[in-house]
Amino acid sequence: MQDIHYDNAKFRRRSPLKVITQALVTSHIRYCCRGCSTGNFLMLLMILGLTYLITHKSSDHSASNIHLNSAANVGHKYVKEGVSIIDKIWRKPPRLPPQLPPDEAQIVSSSLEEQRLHWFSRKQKVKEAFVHAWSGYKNHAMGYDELMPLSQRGTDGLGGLGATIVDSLDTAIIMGADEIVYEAVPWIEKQLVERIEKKGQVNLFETTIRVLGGLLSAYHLSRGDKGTISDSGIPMTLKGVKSEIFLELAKTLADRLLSAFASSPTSIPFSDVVLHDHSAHPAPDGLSSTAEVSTLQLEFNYLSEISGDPKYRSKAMKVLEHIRSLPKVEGLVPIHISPHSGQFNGENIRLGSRGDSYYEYLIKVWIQQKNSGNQLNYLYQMYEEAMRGVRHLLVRKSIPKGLVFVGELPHGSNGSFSPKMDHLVCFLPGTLALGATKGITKKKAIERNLLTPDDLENLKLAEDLAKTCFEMYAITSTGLAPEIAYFHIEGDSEGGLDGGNKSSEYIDDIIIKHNDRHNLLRPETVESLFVLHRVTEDPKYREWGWQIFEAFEKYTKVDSGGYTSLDDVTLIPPPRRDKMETFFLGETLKYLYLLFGDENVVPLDKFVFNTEAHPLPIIWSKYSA
Ligand code: DMJ
Repeated sequence: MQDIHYDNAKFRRRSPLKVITQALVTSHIRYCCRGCSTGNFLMLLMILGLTYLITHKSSDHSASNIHLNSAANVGHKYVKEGVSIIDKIWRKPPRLPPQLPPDEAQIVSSSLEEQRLHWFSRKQKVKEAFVHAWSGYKNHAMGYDELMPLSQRGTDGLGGLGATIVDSLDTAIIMGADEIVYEAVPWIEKQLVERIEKKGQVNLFETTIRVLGGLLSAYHLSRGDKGTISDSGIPMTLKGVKSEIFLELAKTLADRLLSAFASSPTSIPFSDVVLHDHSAHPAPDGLSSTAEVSTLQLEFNYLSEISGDPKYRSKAMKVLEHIRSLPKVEGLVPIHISPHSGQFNGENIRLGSRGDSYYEYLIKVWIQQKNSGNQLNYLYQMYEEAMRGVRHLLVRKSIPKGLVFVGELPHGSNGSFSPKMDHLVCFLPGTLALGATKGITKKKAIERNLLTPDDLENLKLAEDLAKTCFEMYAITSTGLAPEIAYFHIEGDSEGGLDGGNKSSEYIDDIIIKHNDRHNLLRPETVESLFVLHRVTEDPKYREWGWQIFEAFEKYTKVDSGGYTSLDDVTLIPPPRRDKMETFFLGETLKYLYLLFGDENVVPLDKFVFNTEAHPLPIIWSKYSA
């Protein structure tokens, strides 16, 4: 095929007659031979030779044409065999793209294969960790929300819906941990409906992202060839799992959760729901978290899509439509909102707890709907404006080494800046990278000329922040991040300790306060490493993820099953906390597994992950091709 690309004036084939004529009239030859008898003799010899070659070759010229015709199919063959001898003498050979000699090409492909196997074996280690986490839960806490791995019992911190089971199910499906799927599904089929009907108070947000999100993702991923499962790239071996049950349970649960909207006098839902009597009420201080009320839409939208009932979408989207109309500070919003007045409460602006996933869902809901025919461009604009606000008002660099971080404005834009960054903020690098390329690689986005100046700035910020999040792990003695870090900045020296890893070059940049030294097995950093690796294809993100995974293995694994949260990441051995959060199975291990795996498994241009790492398919309009 290559030669076709060289069919330009420079390399066009010429007739033999033209070749001779051109030779005779070439001024260079005329100049050399003028008045020189030896030259005339040589000239005569050349003409005779050329004439012989033409007559000799003309007999097989048609064969040469056959080669030519087939050249389009055989590529190199045309260059090697399909040219006449004259052409070989006269033409410069076409410049082919550089090619590795066969032995070097083999070395490259075998080292690629070695790389694949290397990461495959690391991915398997994550699967083993998941099996270990699940076995602790199953043996000591089956049916409870969470495992307390040290005391080997269960606890219901989320209202008693068996949250670990539902949060873990799609991770088990993605990893091909079929034995775990076959333990989780019967429990869900037999127990969950009764729990939903009889249990008491649950938090609207936590129940939506963990339980509803888990059911919806399991519904999609278990549908086999009936759905768009082939898009997920997961080899499906499950037999006998009835996906419809997940949809039925999702509806039953969401119908009760809707009472949070129905009970509120505004479009902002109350924070808590009582499942058994369909009632709802606000939090004790009367306020809802901004992140909580704006992190329901991916789930409710998808439920409307698959159930055919628009009520879920309609209620959830009214929240974002309402927030659209509220005043903001360069796109940034306070972390509390009143369901009674519908107005923001206070001025505290941060991307950590209570603020985080508001920004995440602006772009993700837009991505989920961008091909659906629904016009949600206002969400994209809100996201873009907010990220400009983040870059302008919240991003600073630490001293002495210049780590880029996102701080807080506890008293609004007129108050002082706080160099505090929750580990929760580490979702942001992934969200920024996703928002910039919309799930395709940076390379493709650049080739297709898709990146705006804002996208490029967001991508750069994403890479800088991902490094900072990784360094929040690397500066501690255990290699695990604290819940909250403070950054040393010019003119502001927060009191606190360093992380304990004296060999880190960033040890003086990051300060850890006594009350913030715990680690809850949170996912945000590995989530961002996963997205950034998919987008940039830079292997360093995998290496960082592996380092973090090894630290989890070393310091949080409990021999009798499960993994535990830590009280202090700066001490060796670290004091332990006796809790395995559901998101360790639902998010942390899932993102690590996907980080080390193939990019066609749950691709980011076909799926959008809810804030609890449950992948939901991007919705396509029935009318689009
Ligand atoms: C998860 O439940 C979700 O990721 C949520 O958005 C934030 N907190 C936890 C994990 O840290």
